[in-house]
Amino acid sequence: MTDDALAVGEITEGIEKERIITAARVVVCSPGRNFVTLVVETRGGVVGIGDATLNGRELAVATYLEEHVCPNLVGRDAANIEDIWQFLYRGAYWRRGAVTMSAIAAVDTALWDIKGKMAGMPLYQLLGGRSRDRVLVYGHANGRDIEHTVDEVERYIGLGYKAIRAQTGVPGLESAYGVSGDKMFYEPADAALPSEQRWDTRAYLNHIPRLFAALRERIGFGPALLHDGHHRMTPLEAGRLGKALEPFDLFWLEDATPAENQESFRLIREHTTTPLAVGEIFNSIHDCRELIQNQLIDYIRATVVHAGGITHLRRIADLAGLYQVRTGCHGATDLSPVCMGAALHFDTWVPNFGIQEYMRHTEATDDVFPHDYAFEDGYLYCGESPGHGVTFDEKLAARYPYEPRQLPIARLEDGTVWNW
Ligand code: CS2
Ligand code: MG
Repeated sequence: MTDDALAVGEITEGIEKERIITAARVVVCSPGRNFVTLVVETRGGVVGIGDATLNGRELAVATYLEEHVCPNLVGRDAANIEDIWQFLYRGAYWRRGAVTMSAIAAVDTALWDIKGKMAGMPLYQLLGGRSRDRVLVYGHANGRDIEHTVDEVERYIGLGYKAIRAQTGVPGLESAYGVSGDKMFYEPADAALPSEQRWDTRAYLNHIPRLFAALRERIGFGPALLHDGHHRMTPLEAGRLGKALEPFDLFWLEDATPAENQESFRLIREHTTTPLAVGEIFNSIHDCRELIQNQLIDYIRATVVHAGGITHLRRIADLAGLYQVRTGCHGATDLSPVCMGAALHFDTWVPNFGIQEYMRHTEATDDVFPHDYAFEDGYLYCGESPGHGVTFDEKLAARYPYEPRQLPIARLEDGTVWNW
């Protein structure tokens, strides 16, 4: 009997024994920041790893995996990626949600890693091969004021970046989203219980166009510039900012307004031609279906770890491709190098690629997750080793135990909780 003839999900004597999953375990470590990593082992000794990190809620995903997912994996055929995905999604009955989808993503990523290793092929080859030579990335420049931010953007240009996200402090506000002391390794999850920050949208709206005017004045129109609104504006306010930024040719304005109500992006669209990006907190194709089908966005930011792995992200990208929406995968430091490695293979294959976010991980993180992707002159290159090309030094990871950390919250001047 050939493998193809086997009923899916059925464990029979006929399955190639080496593909049977013999163990699945979760490791939480904190080499600079917290990461949740799933390790899947097969009888043949091939090991796959997946990222399950959900910033500030790490242990929820770790427990979901340990208690409800790992026991279901042992004994299954690691080759049946699609069937295992459907089993974990439909089989849970409780669909979607960041915790569930991050857990499914970790399994999916580990299984693609195993399939690549067994085939002796890098992941992008399994997806359909190369659509491009290299992956355009954007880095994060930020400063306490406009002058400082412009200097930082210039520094990123000096490092080779062709696309740079610019965030700046706002007069009258003690802190602003995206502005930090450490200019290479931004980490917002800063305390065991959430720190609180004041927010004032009017001050922000009056200030940001000045930043981009100063930037274009200094650096010209060569480098691409991006900005993240981090869900702080109403649709009308976002429309106003987008319009004000039009002369400065933004690559995108990100997370202009929260997207639970996908229809709200229509109001922004009616007021500006600044390209819109959204989706880093999406976990399902249903979170972005209307945004894509109504052409209310230009870039979809969903990525491997929070959107159900390669298997589901591919579906989102295919839907987006029908409407000329391009990808712009989330790539903050709270997504581990495992997610970045998998995302780079996805980016190398996906036909409707836009850009990839790239925030560098600390040296300690890179030591725990040795990888074969590399940055050069504004681009990332995925490696050629089989699977996604990222490994996990579990021994070293054990030296960095979990540290409770949560993301901050934002409040308006009168104390009202706002979107962070
Ligand atoms: C941000 C993230 O990278 C981005 O665009 O919005 O840094 C986000 O704040 C973090 O991923 C939250 O965990
Ligand atoms: Mg963002």
